[in-house]
Amino acid sequence: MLTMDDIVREGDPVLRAVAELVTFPLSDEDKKTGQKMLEFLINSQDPEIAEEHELRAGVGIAAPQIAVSKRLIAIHVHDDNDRLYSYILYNPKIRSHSVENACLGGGEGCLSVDREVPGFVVRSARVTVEAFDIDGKPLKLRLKGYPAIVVQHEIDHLNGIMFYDHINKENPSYLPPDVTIYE
Ligand code: UDB
Ligand code: ZN
Repeated sequence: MLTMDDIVREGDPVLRAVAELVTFPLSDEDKKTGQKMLEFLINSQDPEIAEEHELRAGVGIAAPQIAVSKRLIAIHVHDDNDRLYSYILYNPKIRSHSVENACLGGGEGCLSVDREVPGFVVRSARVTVEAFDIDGKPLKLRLKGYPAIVVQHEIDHLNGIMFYDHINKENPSYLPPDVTIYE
């Protein structure tokens, strides 16, 4: 199983690289990588397993965070209605996004960042994501709320972008007009 020791931390160039597309049919290795990433999230949200292995409760992870510079992510996150969004996504792409923006009121963190970075990370409130599943079947997800924030954070990792790149340098608490804040 993956543990925090497998998570690459900021400063490693793999987090700043643009990850490579995966090719289909998926290799067994690419399938296993995706499964291990999702398993990590599930384990990290299990209080007993998390405590035993000192895992931070993760809701999303991108392959570059385990030093694999390929375009795959996993998410395991509940929305406000407690609906579970649990996916391994290969070559995910934001097909369209809302004009409306949103951000987390408490800012963001990252499994690869061992410090607090205060400030608002403004993202799209809703996104339509196209991707392929582990069987190579195309998927289309329409996400809003917390799951939409998570998937944008993870796809950023595939493009070498960290959450704090989005924070206003002069004033981290600056919020443009008309941004919905999730508490
Ligand atoms: C996370 N977890 O996994 F509101 F049930 C963060 C960490 C960095 C704090 C572990 C998280 O936000 N958990 C969470 C929050 C809730 C309710 C709940 C669990 N990530 C994923 C990451 O670093 N991926 O690369 C950071 C998130 C910040 C915004 C979206 C992803
Ligand atoms: Zn992250």
